Order: sequence, then C-alpha cells, then structure tokens
Amino acid sequence: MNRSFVMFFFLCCSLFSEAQQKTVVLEKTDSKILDGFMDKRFGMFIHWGPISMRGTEIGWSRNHEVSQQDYDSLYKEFNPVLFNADAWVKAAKDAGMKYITFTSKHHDGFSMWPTAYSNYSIMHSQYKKDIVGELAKACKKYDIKFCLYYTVLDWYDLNYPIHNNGIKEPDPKADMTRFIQYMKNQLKELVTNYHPYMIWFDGNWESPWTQEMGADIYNYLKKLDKNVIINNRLGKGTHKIMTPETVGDYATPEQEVGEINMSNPWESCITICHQWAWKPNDKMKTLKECIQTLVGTAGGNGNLLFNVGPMPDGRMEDRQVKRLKEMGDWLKVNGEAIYGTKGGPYKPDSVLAATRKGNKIYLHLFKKPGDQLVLPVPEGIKLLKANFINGVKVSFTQEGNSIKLSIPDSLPDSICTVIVLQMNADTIGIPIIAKQ
Ligand code: H79
Repeated sequence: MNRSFVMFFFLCCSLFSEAQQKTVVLEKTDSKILDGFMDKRFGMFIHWGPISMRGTEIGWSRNHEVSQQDYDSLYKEFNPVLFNADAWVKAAKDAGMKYITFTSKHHDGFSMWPTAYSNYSIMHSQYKKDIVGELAKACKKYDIKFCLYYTVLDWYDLNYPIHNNGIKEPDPKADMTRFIQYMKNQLKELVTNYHPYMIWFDGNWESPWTQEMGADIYNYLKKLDKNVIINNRLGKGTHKIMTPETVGDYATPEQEVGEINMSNPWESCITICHQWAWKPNDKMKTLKECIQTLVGTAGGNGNLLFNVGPMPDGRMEDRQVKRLKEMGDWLKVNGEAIYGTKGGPYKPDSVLAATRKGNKIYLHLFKKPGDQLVLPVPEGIKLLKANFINGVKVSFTQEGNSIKLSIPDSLPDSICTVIVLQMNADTIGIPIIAKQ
C-alpha cells in the first residue's frame, strides 16, 4: 500500500516536472547565427514616431512633458514628407554599421507599418506610407541587416492592463489573452512581410508581463522563422546580463558599455545624444566619445547599437550624419581591429581596450600610457612583431611573461591608436587579464 503510494507520488512528480519543462523549453537560436551577429559589432538603433513632433522622449514623456491627450493625437498631424529610407540606410552604411534596428512599435502603441490589427498606425496618419517596408527594402539594397524593435507594453491598446494614465493598478477590464493574440498577429505580419534578422523586445518589466508569456512568444517566433535572433527582454529579470532564467539570445545593457564577457553575447544600446527620440539641440557625443564607446564595447566582446532619433520631417540631423561618417572614416582605417574580432585578452579601461583575431592582438590606445606600455602575457606566448595599424614599426622587448612596447611622444591617431601585435600562437584561448 505504502510502496504503491510512493511510486504514484514519484510518477506524479516526474509527469509534473516534464509538463513544467515542456512549457519553458526554448527553441534556442543556433550558435553559428549568433556568432555571425556578434561579428558585426556595430549597428544603428532608430527611435522615431509622432512624438518627434514634440521633441520629448518617446518612452516616458506621455503624461509628463506632454499630456496624454496631446501625445495620443499627434499621429493625426504626423507627415514626415522628407523621409527617405535610402538616406537613413546610407548614413548607417557610411558609419560602418552592419545592421539597423527600427522602432516598429514603442510603448505608445503606435505602429509604423500598415498593420491590419490596429487603427493607431502610420496608415491613420496623413503620411500613409509603409515606413518599416521602405527601410527593409533600402537595407536589402545596401546589404545591411534589418531588425525591428517591438515593446511588449502598450499605453494605447485597452487590453494591456497598464495604460500609463496615472493609475498604477492594472485595469480589470483589460484582457492579456487577447493582448497576446494581438501581439502574435502583429509579430506574424512583421516576420512574414519584412523578414527581420533580429527582434529587439522591450518593456518586459511591468507586472502584467510574465516569464511564461515571454517563452511562449519566443517559441512562436521560432516557429515562424527559426533563424530570427531575439534579444533578452522577453522574459523577466535583468537585461544587463544573461542568467539561467533568461528568455532570449543576448544581453542588452542600456546606456552603458557592458562588462567583458567571453561566454554570452551582448549588445549595448547607447544614444548618440541624450534622448532616444529626437530633441532639438540635444547634446551630441564628441567623435572621441563615440569611438571610445564603440572600441570599449568591442574590447568587452560586445556589439554597439548606436541610437539616432530622426526629426519630425523625416530627416536625420546633418551634424549627426556627419559624426556617424567620421566614425565610418575611422573604421575604414581600423575596421580590421573591430569587425569579426573577439574582445580581450586585456580588460578594457580608460587607457586601452584590446581585441583579438587568430594570432593577432589589437591594442586600442585612447591616450598615451607613458613612454612604455608593459603588458603581461601567459606562459608560452611570444610577441613576434608589433606595428601601428598604418604599418609603422613599434619597438618592443619581451622578458618571460612581460612585453614592453615603446610608445612615441605623440600617438599617430589622437582619437584612438591601434597597435597590432603578432603573436606566436592563437590568442583566442588566452583568459582575460586585468592589467592593474
Ligand atoms: O527604447 C528605449 C527607451 O525608450 C526604453 N528602452 C530603450 C531601448 C525604455 N523605456 N523605459 N525605460 C527604458 C526605462 C525607463 C526608466 C525611467 Fe527614467 C525611470 C523613466 C523615468 C524614470 C531614467 C530615469 C529616465 C528618466 C529618469
């Protein structure tokens, strides 16, 4: 009697845990696809929508600087007649960017493509052109991967329980089941019409959203396209790093360069100015800050998704396009030390970052480290040759596990100087070394 009860108990437990596992097993993206994504290193984030007409933030100005009624009516006046997808994609191409991620729908709930499932979309503005579709087409022309931002929260659709209207408690009349069906309908439109390379979710921190909903959407997308890459803001928990609970393929630190990580892919999203959406006279980062952000990210083994907010008439600001082009010019000379590399082995700091590929280590100097740069190397690793990326020799000595590089009085590139170290063996397996 007792024995059969115990057996019955274990049977129930194993059935229960199997059922539980079934709900959380994710159809993970192939690691080769993710390696291809991480080789790209540099992409453009674009935050755009009717709110650009007010010049305030897309993600948190509704019911703050802009009243809800004003915010929700802006789309009627939105008519960006100077929008030219080609010009935007060319700006990304000239910057040396390899992919573009565009806000198809932000927290405000406004859809930038002609969705069949909402009456709050670009088709209900005066403009009535498929912005997502035009960008997808231009990306194909310029050989840029096209990716879409889509947030899981929605201030407009009444089935999502938190309306950002001053009431914090979830609306009992809302219906998450119907809201998720709406999401799935829209995501299916986006995947089947525009074939995004990656989908960038957001807004997963509010209480109506659950881990199970995230896993369900992840697997739903994988059934539509098994190769689509998905960021880590679909489940609950931190998006800064990957954890065993993470739903998604890579981590997404926001407005900060991520920590070096050789095991899990990550991408920092950082704005070229302060705001995600366009703000007149927003303070723009200097070229040095832009390059240091990109190089610090690559040095930590991550990607940079660098954000631009276009103006309400459809153009990107000239000064921003110019800054991006300057980044592209730097990459034309130094791109070998960024694209297709891994970060490390030296941990990035305010003086230098390192990247590596095969037998080479690339040192990126943000400033002069003194007349000599002393770096530790592991047992058995020998420096064979050192030169600036322009070919000029750098003299060096090596004593055991320490290499010493002679640094000239002025660095050849005041923005960021790259030194190529040719080693005697593959550098990829070298563990991370903190210099100090
Ligand atoms: O799409 C961009 C943002 O709009 C979105 N994520 C990036 C990619 C985002 N939405 N919300 N948040 C990020 C977090 C918002 C934090 C806030 Fe705040 C806390 C908003 C208001 C209080 C930070 C602190 C910004 C203003 C004060």
